[in-house]
Amino acid sequence: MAKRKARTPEEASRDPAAIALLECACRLDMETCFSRADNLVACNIGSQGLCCKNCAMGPCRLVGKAERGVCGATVSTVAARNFARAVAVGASAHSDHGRGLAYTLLEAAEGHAPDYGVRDPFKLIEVAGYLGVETEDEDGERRPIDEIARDVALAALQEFGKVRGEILNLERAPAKRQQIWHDLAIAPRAVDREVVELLHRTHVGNDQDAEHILDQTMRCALGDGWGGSMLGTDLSDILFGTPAPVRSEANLGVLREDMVNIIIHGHEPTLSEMIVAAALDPELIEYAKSKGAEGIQLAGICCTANETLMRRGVPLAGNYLQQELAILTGAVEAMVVDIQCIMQGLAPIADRFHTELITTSPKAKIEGATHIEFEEHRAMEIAKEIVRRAVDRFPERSETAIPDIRNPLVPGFSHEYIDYALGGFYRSSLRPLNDAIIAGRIRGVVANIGCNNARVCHDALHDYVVTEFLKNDVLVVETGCGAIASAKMGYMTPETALQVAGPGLREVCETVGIPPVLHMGSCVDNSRILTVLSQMATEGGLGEDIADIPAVGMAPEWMSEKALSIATYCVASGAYVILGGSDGPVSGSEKVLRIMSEGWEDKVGGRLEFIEDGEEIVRRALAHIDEKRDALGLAEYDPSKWGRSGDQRMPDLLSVPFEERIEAIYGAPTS
Ligand code: NFS
Repeated sequence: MAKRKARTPEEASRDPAAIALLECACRLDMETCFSRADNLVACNIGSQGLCCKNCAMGPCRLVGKAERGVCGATVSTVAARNFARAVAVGASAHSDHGRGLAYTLLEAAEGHAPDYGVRDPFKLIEVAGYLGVETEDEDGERRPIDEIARDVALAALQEFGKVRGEILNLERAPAKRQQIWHDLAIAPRAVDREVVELLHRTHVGNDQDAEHILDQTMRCALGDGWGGSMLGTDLSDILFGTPAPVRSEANLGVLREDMVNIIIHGHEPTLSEMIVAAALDPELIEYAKSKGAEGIQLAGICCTANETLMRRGVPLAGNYLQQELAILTGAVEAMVVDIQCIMQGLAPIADRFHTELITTSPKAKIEGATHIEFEEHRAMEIAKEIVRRAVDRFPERSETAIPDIRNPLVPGFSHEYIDYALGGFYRSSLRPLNDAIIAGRIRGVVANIGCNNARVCHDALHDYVVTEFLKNDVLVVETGCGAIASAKMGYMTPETALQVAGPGLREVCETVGIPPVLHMGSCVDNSRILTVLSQMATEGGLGEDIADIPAVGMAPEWMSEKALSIATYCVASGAYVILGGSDGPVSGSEKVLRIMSEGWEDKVGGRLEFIEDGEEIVRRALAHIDEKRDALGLAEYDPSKWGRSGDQRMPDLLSVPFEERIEAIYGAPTS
C-alpha cells in the first residue's frame, strides 16, 4: 500500500489541543485517523468519481483510454451516479434521524415514553400549522397538547412515505423558489420516495443521462433539507426546547481531572438529553463522590455536542477529528455514541485506556464496544445505568494528559432567537439584518458548515475562511463541526470576535450584542439557515428569492455524504455553495462539473463548486456576494464608511489635543 510522508502534529492540525494530543499519540506509538490518513494514499480513480462498481461486470475504472465501462456507461454517467448515490446516503442519514424524533414524539404523546414531553408548546403549535394539524376543536377551543403532539408526530411520519402530494414544508420557501421547483419537476414528493427513486435510477442499465440523474439528485436532497432535516430540527425543538443563547466552553480542556468525564458523541439528542439529566442526579453525583471524584462532567463531540450545547450549554470537547484524541487524554471514563460520524478506530484506542466505549443505537454497533440498547420507554433508567458504569471506571484511571485549552462561547442562535435579537419582543423580524446588508454595514452572509477531513489540516480552512470573512464584514452563521472549530478559536463571543470583525459588522454586532459568528446548531439544523434565508428573501429589499441574497454556503473541510446532500439542497434552494479541501468527487468529469456549476445556475440559480485552496474560496465567495449586491442595486461595499462612530473612537480621541480631535472627526480644515 502506498504511503505518504507522515505529517508533524503541527501540519496535521491547527488546534493546539489536538497538536498536544497528537504528540502524545506519537510518544505512545498509537495510531489515529491522522496517521492512518498518512499511511493510506487515497485512490486517485475513486476520488475523481471514475470507478463504477454498480454491477458484477466491473468494477470499471474509467482512466486512460477506457472511456466507457463494460455496459457502455460514460465517464459523466459514472461520475453522476456515484455522486447521486452519495447524496442518497446523506439524505437518508439526516432523514432517518428526523424520523426517529417523530417516533419519540409519538411515543411521548401516547404516554409510552414518560421521560419525554413537549418542552416547547409554542413551537408545537407553529409546526402543527406547517403540517396541517388542527390546533383547535370545533368550538374554537385549544386541543390538548398531547393530542396535537400525537397528530404532529403522525403528520411528520407521513412526510416520509405519503402516497400523494409533496413535502409540506416546501411552502415555507419563497413563492418564487417554489415555482422554480415545480417548473423543473424537482419538488420532492415524499422523503423516502426520492431516496428510493434516486437509488433505483443508479442501477445498472437505468438512468444514463448525467443531467437527468443530477436533477433527481437535487430532488432527493431537497427532500432532506426541507423534509427530513427540517422535521428533525422542528421536532427536536418541540421535545427539548428551542435554543436561545447560553454560555459554555469549547475544546478538550473542558475535561476535568477531578471529575468523572463522560463524552456524548454522535447525532441524536434523544439519549444525550437523558444523560444530561442523569448526570445532574444527586444520587449519581454522590455515587461519583464515593469513588473519589468531585462530580460528573459531560462534554460532547460532533453533532450530539451541538444539540446539547445549543439547549443545555453542555461544553464541547471537540469536532470530528478529535474523537480519538479525547480518549487519548486518559481522562474519559465513558464515550457514549449513537449514530453517524463515529470512527471504528475508537474501539482499539479505548482498549488501551480505561475508557468504556458504549454504543446505544439499534442502527450502529461497533465490534469491541459495549452495547446498551436505548429504548425510549425506559430512557432515564438506561441513561442512569450508563452514567453509573462511567463512574465505576473512575478508580481505574491512570495517567492523564488533558490539554489546558478551552475557549468561552455563546451558542444558541435558533432562527427564532435571531428574529427576536434583531427585532425585539414586539416586532421580531430580520428587518435590521436586511437593512444592514442594504446599507453595506454587512457585506453579505456566509454559512460555514460541515466536517473536518483527516486529509486536510484539521480546522485550518475553517479558521482561515472565517477570519477572512469577518475582516471583510461578512456575517458568518455556522453549524456542525465548522461551528465547533470557530467555538474553539474563540470567535463565538461578542467580545473576542469584535477584535477581528470589520468596522461595519462590528457596529452591528455591538448594537445587537451578538457575536459575528452565530452558532445555529447541528447539521440537521442547516434547515434553520434555509428558514433564515427564506425570511430574508420575503422580508423585502433583498430580492424575492434565496438566489437573490448576497450569501454563500461552504464546507471547506467536508468529508461525509451528508455534506454532499446539504450542499445539493442548498444549491437547489438557490445558493452558491463551495466544497473545499480537494478537487471534489466528480473531478474526473468535466461535463458533470459543468452541469453542477453553470448548468445548475441556469436551472435553479445556485451553483456547486469544488475549490481546494482557502484563498480562492474566500476570493470567489466575496466576488459572488459583491455580484449579488450589484444585481440588487445596493451600494458598493465600502468599509471606510463605517466604524467611525460611537464610543469605539473615544479612547483614541481623548488621548489627543482638542484641535487634533476635531480634525480626526471632520478632516483637516479646508481654508
Ligand atoms: Ni455534519 Fe454532524 Fe461533523 Fe460532518 Fe459529521 S458530525 S452531521 S457530517 S463530521 S459536520
